[in-house]
Amino acid sequence: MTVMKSVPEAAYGILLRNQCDSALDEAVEQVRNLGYAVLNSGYSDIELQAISDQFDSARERYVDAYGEAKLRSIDEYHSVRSPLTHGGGVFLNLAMNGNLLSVLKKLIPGKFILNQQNCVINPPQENYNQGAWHRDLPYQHFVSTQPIAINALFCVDDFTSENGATFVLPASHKAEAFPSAAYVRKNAVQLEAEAGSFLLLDCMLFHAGGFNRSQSVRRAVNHVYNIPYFKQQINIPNNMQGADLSPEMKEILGFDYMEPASIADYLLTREAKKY
Ligand SMILES: O=C(O)CCC(=O)C(=O)O
Repeated sequence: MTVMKSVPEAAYGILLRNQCDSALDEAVEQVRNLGYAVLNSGYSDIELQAISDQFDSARERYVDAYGEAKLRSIDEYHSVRSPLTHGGGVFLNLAMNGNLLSVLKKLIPGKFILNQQNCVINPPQENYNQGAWHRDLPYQHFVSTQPIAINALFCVDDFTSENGATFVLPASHKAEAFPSAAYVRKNAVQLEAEAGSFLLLDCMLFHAGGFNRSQSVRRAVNHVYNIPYFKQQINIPNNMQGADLSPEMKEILGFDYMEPASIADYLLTREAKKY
């Protein structure tokens, strides 16, 4: 039986209140406050099927190219790195999803770039590299007043408690330390979501993939976007030279923020900014 909560609507003593006019605004407010939200990507069933198919073929080619034994030996067998640079058009399209970019523009002050995109495979009945608590800016313990990096984890499959949906620790992006084991046990929330959703996480939110108790893989594509002061996991512009990209895509992919190789190159960038 579902118990309906009747949440009071009235309030008093309020001088300041957030305004939300859309589902996107609601996601923004929740990421700011709790560190996570679920966002609908807006893709059709046909588009979701194409993503699912290209995910599988990209993974097959990747494992052929780098070798299962090698990937397993370095704990990389459950990831496909940087699929937008080699995996097919759906991956670039995912990184440029309209709903996602609208939310990112509201969440991250100023400019942002894509730091990384990875296929994430949560294998059935097996531990994997994302199944331990972490931040997506790992080894960092500061808190910031504004999000400086956001993870958008795209659910290729439905995320359920059975197949290892992601766990989060609400509001943990606002505290420096990783909480005690008792606190984690009591406060962890598992985010069930339909295929086609993005799980939006402030990158400083502690989270972990759940254990997949089903008989099938649970597939996702993660994206980290950050202010353009952090180096990319893999240099995306160098791996996408010659691709047909709009100026906005180039900016988001980091083409405008590559570090100059020399003083002369740096001075050229200053020259370009004059006009
Ligand atoms: O696979 C998951 O549920 C979590 C993925 C994750 O931790 C990450 O993308 O950083």
